[in-house]
Amino acid sequence: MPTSLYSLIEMSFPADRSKVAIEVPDRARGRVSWTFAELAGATARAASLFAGLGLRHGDRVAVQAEKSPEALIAYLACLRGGFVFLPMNTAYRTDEVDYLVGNAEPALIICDPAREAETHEIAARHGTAHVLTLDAEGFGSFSEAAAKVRDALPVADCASSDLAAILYTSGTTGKPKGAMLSHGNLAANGIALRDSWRFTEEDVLLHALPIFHAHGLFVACHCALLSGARMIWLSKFDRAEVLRQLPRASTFMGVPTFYTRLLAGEDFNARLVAHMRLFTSGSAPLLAETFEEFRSRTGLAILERYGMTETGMNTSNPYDGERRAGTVGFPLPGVEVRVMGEDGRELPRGEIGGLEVRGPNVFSGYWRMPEKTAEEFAEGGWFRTGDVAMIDADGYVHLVGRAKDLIISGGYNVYPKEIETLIDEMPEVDESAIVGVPHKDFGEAGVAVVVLREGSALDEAALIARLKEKIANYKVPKHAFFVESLPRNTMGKVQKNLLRDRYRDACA
Ligand code: MLC
Ligand code: AMP
Repeated sequence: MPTSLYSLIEMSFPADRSKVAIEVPDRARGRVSWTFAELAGATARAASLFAGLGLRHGDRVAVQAEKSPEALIAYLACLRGGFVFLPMNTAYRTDEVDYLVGNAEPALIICDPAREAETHEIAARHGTAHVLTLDAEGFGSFSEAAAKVRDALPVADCASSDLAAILYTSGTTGKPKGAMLSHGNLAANGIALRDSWRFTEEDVLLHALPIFHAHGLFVACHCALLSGARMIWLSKFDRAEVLRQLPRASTFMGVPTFYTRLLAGEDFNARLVAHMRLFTSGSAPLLAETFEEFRSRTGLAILERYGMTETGMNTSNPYDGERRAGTVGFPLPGVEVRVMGEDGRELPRGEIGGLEVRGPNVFSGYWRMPEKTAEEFAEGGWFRTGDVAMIDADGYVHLVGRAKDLIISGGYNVYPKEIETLIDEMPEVDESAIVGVPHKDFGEAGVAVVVLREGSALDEAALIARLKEKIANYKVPKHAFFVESLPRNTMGKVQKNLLRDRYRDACA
């Protein structure tokens, strides 16, 4: 088996490369489909373009662009050429992008034309030599330059330990950390998912997830690309468009919000999805009531799985066999999981503790943060997920909580510390706490509880408006409450559980 993920992907293409690999039904002006041959050709040209700019093996290519097949081609070109792909959420504001670029030092940034000027400034600040553009319809200097490339360089020799991508994920404290994922990590996980979920070239995956995170980029794309299946790409989740395209698909992947939104109207029903082979859910807990409602409406059981940026997917409910609501199933092939007590001993089934994972899917560490990496691994290569879990008598893994202070909102992670730091820097503010509360659409959302300095005035709208200038919209708390003081325990620690109870109906 080749060690380059790109070679493995091309090997998995159908024998008939004139089959459609990817189509984009919701485009106004841009190109709407690519065969496997065309995808391979475009990838080869893009990889040669990067090499022609002087990029060397291991150089980073940062991309902050709307979802498009051309952005996927930039990813595949990195795999092909031995460069390291660094996707950035399109919602990130200037300060967030500046931090990532400063940390990862990419040789090239591909950005939306609307953000070209500010991206050039960021690039200049951090010594990035090249900036190219790419818009939602696939136009921009990246596509123009790649189209002119004539000679395709051979696929780069990549060892399985060579870096394929860096995905940034924040921490309970401190700044975002770059999770380093190798060709071997991504290949092992892609194959495990493809085989467990029975993807073949007969499949058509309706792809409505963003492609700057592990779910949309790795889980979804690798299942399709490693089986030669076709993808129907939507630029984003749009309920009406998903309903229009579902009759042509066989599989669909989503975060729980996709499913609650689909179930919100009676036009999502058994007749519409009777032909569907598989619906999967992940990135956030799927409520048992959503699972049950989906089943009673359609007769189908959503397959829930569990993963992380650092590890790819770890566990999955079975393809054959019972899919249990409220559980994330069994370890995937090659993946080991264990539940640990506070005393550092492995706990027996039925007991609750910290979940650790080990396997070929687990990343090699955080970019340029060896100490942080060492902290997160236990002896023997076990990665501490920060999730609190229990394995039941039948072997199903239940996630029962999180040791990390993290809010998952509509499938996006929000780290309270990052937002609290920004609020605390406001001159009117004495201190603040961000807590996650139930949200009717996003499952969970953050609200801010703020103590003002004596004599200062600040209202909810002003606080929210200021945050929106600094951070991606999804991180901005949905409400702010102003209080005299924060509840603390005898150790002086803010009692977030009390605040969560007090404000639990704020977004319901
Ligand atoms: C949008 N908003 C959100 C939000 N998404 N707020 C909180 N949480 C979210 N997830 C904001 C918008 O900016 C807007 O703010 C307001 O909420 C209403 O937005 P909307 O129009 O309703 O949102 P929409 O554009 O439809 O996006 C919602 C969504 C999107 C669910 C389609 O969030 C999404 O695609 N989520 C998927 C995330 C994902 O792929 N995660 C995988 C991570 S990988 P305002 O102020 O402008 O009104 C991972 C590993 C694993 O976790 O296991 O998979
Ligand atoms: P991320 O850092 O975006 O990769 O988020 C990973 C976290 O998402 C995990 O550590 C879990 O807390 C959470 N997560 C992923 N899948 C699920 C799931 N199916 N159920 C509950 N939580 C999940």
